[in-house]
Amino acid sequence: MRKWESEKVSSMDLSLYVIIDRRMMKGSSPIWVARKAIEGGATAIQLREKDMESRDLCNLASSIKKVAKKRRVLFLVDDRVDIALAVDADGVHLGSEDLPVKIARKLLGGNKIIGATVRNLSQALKAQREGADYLSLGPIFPTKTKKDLPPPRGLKAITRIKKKIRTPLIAIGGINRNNVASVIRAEADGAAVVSAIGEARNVRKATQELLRKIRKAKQEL
Ligand code: TZP
Ligand code: MG
Repeated sequence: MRKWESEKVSSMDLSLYVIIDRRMMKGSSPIWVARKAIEGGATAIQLREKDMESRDLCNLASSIKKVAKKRRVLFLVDDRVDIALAVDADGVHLGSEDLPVKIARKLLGGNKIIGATVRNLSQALKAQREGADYLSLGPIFPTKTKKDLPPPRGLKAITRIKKKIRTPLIAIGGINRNNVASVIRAEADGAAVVSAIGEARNVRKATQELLRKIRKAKQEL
């Protein structure tokens, strides 16, 4: 076992990883969406806010953390190691322009989860070497949520990369109720979604439906 591999990491459930991003929510409040997603069965919540003052972000993170903790749902903060520490989140998610995994690990210690965005096998192997606890591969399908992305990688990339790594891998990008089962069948450990939940008319029901499809696809593997 790696020295930082805590019980938190070995028991983490990344099946349905919901990313809370105010910009995608058409006016709904992020805490409301997070609460409904948690009620609907999200297994992990990530707070991703690119342009919020630190004070506001800290308050929002603290509120979501309370709801997540009550339901024993993982709570991760995108990019901001300081905010994750301040609210005692379960961990952080790091993109390629965020702090390197190794440095975040020094700051966070062994008991926090660190996730890393990867676009291909070599990035996946590097993040794994540096001690990432899970990897997020994408975009798998076309998405309008994030600009300046490389072309969609497709389902085959999931299967190909999964065979060569031992770190849990979640798929991201354009995942919705129609294709969520396919990423699980391609051997992703979970699906990460922004708009499929943030833009849903009924967040709780949309979350329940995604989770049901994920669980069914896992059972059939
Ligand atoms: N990284 C790769 S695709 C993506 C991110 C953050 C956005 C995913 O958003 P959606 O709405 O689930 O396609
Ligand atoms: Mg980032």
